[in-house]
Amino acid sequence: MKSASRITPIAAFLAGAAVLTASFTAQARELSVSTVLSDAFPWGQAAEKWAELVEERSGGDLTLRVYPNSQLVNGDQTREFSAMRSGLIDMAVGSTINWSPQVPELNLFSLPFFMPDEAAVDAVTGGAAGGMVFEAIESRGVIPLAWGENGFRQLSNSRGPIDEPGDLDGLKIRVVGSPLFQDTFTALGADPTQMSWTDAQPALTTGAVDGQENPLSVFDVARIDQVGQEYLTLWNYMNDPLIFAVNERVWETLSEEERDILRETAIEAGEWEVAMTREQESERLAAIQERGVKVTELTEEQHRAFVNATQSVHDKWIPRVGQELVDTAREAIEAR
Ligand code: X2X
Repeated sequence: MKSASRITPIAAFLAGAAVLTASFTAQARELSVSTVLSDAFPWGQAAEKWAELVEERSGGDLTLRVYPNSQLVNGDQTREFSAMRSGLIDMAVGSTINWSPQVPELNLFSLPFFMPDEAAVDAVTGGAAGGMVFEAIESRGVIPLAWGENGFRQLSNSRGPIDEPGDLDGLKIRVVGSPLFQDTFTALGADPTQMSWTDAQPALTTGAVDGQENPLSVFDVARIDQVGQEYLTLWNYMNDPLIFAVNERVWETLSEEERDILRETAIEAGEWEVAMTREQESERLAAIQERGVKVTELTEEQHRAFVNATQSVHDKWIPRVGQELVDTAREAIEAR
């Protein structure tokens, strides 16, 4: 009994400490979120907005910690999806381009000149085709929650104005590490070279490549014109949606309430970011022009020449994306 009375306070202390530790751990449940671009860009801001909303709605029970600049995959953005699937990363706000090597259905968005405008993008992501894309992601061990937008990708280069496929002849163009892009730029007569965003900026600076393609927000924030990219062609050849997603095993450990919070806040952050990105487009273009960039807009006829030149990319890639998905997306675009 004597010894028991001595142990009791110790046991009580240990039990108390255990409870404290448990509640501390529960309160501090932190999930990692990977992004390619930082919060200087709408993309990174989307992730930060998500984190902010989750913090607020969960009363601090869930914390999202954003890791920008592809740092969780050592700069190799095309490994982000695999890292999330394997659990190395809990969550991501990622680009359809970067995840397409693992989810071929995502190449839908990269089919050249398939999505004519923002209404088409919304009709696809918000409709049956978007649901099919989400199922394709889920079947690969990742739970998609919401859409965001990197934007329509425009073409820049340091050599001269581009208003017809022939102008791309032999130009070294940096493309993202997704095979479809290699095919698109090869079909246009360019000399595409795949590299990550981390490697792209030094390659543009040294002149190792002549051109690149990215949305206006990326061109503007990263000051791509300051590394000699003086010519910009607005050709809207593809739109790059973003997807908010969670590793499946992480998802399974969350309560129903936590899941609802994550999904609702992802949708809110996504809608906020899409609206902001689109609203900013015209002022970004004006800012880019003010800095001396020569902007080329295509006539209908010039646009058609690019569409025709990239037909072979559709022929090769539609079977990989899936004919049914492409047809469903096409119907949504026509009915928009
Ligand atoms: O690498 C790019 O070009 C970027 C930043 O737009 C993507 O991650 C797709």
